[in-house]
Amino acid sequence: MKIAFKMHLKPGCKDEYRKRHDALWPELHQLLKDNGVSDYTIFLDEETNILFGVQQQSGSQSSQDLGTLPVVQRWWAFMADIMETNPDNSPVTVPLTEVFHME
Ligand code: RM4
Repeated sequence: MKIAFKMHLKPGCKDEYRKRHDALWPELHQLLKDNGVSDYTIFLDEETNILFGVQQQSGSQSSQDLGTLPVVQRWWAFMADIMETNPDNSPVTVPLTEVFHME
């Protein structure tokens, strides 16, 4: 199923955010796929610095539910300086509600 969520980028960090994601760690990419996450895109609302993640989830977990895995914990710590995070470095994540879908 397709799921979406929002996160928050710190102001002025768009280029750095994109740069880091262009160089997404291969082990994180593989781990996301292994856990059923695919077709994953993140958009930025430059007006509000809100990040909108959308992804296909074939299992019971989204990318945001994988925080027990060390690679994800390392990635979240790596990204924490440019994102709004919880005390455990996980990005503050708000699930979004699907209100329309068209094939
Ligand atoms: C995001 C955030 C998400 C992660 C993606 C790859 O900035 O850290 O949790 O799934 O990167």
